[in-house]
Amino acid sequence: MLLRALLITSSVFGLCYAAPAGHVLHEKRGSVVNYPRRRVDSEAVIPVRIGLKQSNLESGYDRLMDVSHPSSPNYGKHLSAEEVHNLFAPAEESVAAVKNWLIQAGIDDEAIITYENKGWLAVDIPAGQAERLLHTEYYESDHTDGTRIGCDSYALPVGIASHVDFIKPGVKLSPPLKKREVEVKRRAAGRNSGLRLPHGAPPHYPGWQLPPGAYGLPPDLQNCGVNITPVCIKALYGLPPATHHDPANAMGLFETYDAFSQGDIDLFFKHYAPWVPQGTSPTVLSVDGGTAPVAPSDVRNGGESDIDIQLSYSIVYPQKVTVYQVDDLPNASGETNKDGFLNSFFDAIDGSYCNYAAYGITGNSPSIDAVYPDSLPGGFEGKLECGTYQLTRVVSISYGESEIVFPKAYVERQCNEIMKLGLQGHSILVASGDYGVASFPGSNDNEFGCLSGSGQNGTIYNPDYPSGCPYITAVGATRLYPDQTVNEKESAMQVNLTAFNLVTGVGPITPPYDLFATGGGFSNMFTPPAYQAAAVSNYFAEAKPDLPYYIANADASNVGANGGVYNRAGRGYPDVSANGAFLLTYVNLTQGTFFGTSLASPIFGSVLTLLNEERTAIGKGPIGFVNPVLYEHPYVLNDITNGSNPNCGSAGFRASKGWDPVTGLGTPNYPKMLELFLSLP
Ligand SMILES: *[C@@H]1O[C@H](CO)[C@@H](O)[C@H](O)[C@H]1NC(C)=O
Ligand SMILES: *[C@@H]1O[C@H](CO)[C@@H](O)[C@H](O)[C@H]1NC(C)=O
Ligand SMILES: *[C@@H]1O[C@H](CO)[C@@H](O)[C@H](O)[C@H]1NC(C)=O
Ligand SMILES: *[C@@H]1O[C@H](CO)[C@@H](O)[C@H](O)[C@H]1NC(C)=O
Ligand SMILES: CC(=O)N[C@H]1CO[C@H](CO)[C@@H](O)[C@@H]1O
Repeated sequence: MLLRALLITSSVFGLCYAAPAGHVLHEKRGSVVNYPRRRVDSEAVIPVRIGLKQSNLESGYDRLMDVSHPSSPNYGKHLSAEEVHNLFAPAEESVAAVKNWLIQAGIDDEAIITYENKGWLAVDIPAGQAERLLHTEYYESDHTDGTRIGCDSYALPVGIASHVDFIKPGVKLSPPLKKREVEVKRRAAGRNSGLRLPHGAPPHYPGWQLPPGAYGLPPDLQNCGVNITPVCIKALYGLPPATHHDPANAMGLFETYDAFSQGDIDLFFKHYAPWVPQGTSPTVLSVDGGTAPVAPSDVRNGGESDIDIQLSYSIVYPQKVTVYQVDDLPNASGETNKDGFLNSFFDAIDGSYCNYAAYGITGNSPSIDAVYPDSLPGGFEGKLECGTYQLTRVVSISYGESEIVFPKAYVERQCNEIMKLGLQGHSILVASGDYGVASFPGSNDNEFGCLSGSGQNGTIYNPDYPSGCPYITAVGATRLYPDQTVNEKESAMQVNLTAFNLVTGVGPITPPYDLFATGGGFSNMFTPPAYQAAAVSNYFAEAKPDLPYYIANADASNVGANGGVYNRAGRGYPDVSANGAFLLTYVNLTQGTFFGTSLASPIFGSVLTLLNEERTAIGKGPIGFVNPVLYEHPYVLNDITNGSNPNCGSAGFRASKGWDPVTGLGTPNYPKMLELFLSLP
């Protein structure tokens, strides 16, 4: 997915564009940045793909609730992949209308490729012809990782626009994909080298004293306020030793670029989860050339994959863990800034989502860089993988971006794919972010990852992607304080890493980005789904957040209006949370302490896996999309009511009674969850 659009301020075109008669503006960039670019040679052949509007999408929510809401008589009656595809395939009418338009524009019928599920039409045409067809101008620019093309806006005939979702290459902008990192960044180093603590017996917290409440606890539960281990996590949430290992319930992890090291996970098992035998390894499924594991000292071993695997195995073993290692290296990796990271994953696990087109017809235009097959040295030489793998029942994704950088239609389309996976009984979890109400430090040209606009400069909250999708389970992070034990209530994860580094004498001690806080807030693109609406309005009524807000308009172009810092009408996230602080573990064979929602998402996913195992054992199906059950029965979670998620120069939201945009509904109470989920059909 290499066709990245570019943002240009110098070009007047597109910024004050009027659609020609009989046409409507279909997509247009909302914001601009400075970037050198040049017109694409009009003779250069570019692959144009046209995403068609799928039918029945408006019924998707109801269909999903039909199989996921605890009061539905069809709870648990998930659909097969084929049933889902047939339900949403675009109408024949859309295919015919768009094809006809292309043929009338002089494109050979034979050259128009329709994909199996009729979701896409694809043509390879010279840039000049594409520009006339779409009333646009295509530009290309050079990046360290290749050349990318895009446009500022494009228009479609009135009769065609209603059949088209979006067109690529188009206005889509994708920034570097970043991991939900779990550790302190050494800013001098290009890559995350993490917070390394010296070897030694825990606790690694100078001045720490045994809290009064810890006397009388078993030794391996006395330090949990400063060193979280699997034993602490199991005690916090009431998790039993796992016994089942039905192959249907292997726990799935999404990874990209970052790769685990067997030496690290063995060290973790040896010290903190000795019930997992040495040499236990995940099943690695390579998607489009992704590779794992790597040597401990490899630059790709940044800690993310290690920790996802360490936590998951320590909770679900003897169940297996499956890693989807997505995208080739280094050019298509998140680190090298290629494209929306979820599409190649979804293509690989759901052939119906896949479009071989953009990848299958490359190579004709030298100005367009690698798509699969990726001809660059080290690139994946096969075709884009399409429906190659089965998706595990549960998959945890500890990666994200900021929502605002994607066109809304693109995000909606991907979110609908997540809905379809839910219909088939899959639970998709994502870490909600680590910078409070902001995105990543440095994103959106802001030091703290906050937004500007409508007269505000870096004070607007920056909601996470894909947490805003109402069909995903977004997981926030919690923590204990050093004077607490596992018998006390957790707070929202918030840690001043500068202060922590000063105390421990390791890691950077200069601001900014010294405050790690669990990600939460309100989407600018999605409204609260019905299952969440009461929880969100209860939050506003009870917690009365004292922050100015705006109401996002249909294309989310008024972000920050009226001095507001968040969208009062948005879908709230996270949905749930789990511990994400003071994890003592090994990365690069070195012991260190890690923080982040990256820890929380695999923990929550592992809990769902345990529940699926128990249901399987009594002949029941998987839990699937879990949010409707949890919002209906929040008592199965420990409500977190202390802490907040500040950033962007303000206090952020406060955790409060009931759902809140800091810790969601709360952390797992396994015995209660088990009782509830065993009672559902
Ligand atoms: C791993 O540790 C070795 C030895 O300390 C060091 O040389 C190497 O740079 C480290 N690798 C990473 C990715 O931090
Ligand atoms: C926004 O704030 C930053 C940092 O304080 C400053 O460098 C920049 O000039 C400001 N931009 C505007 C448009 O005021
Ligand atoms: C974090 O701690 C450092 C060192 O104690 C302090 O200087 C800084 O103000 C703190 N930052 C925040 C946001 O509290
Ligand atoms: C509540 O959170 C604050 C930080 O926001 C922390 O200082 C305090 O110790 C927490 N209290 C309890 C009881 O967890
Ligand atoms: C940006 C980037 O990492 N580009 C890489 C693309 O692939 C070639 C061959 O593996 C590398 O040399 C480039 O560094």
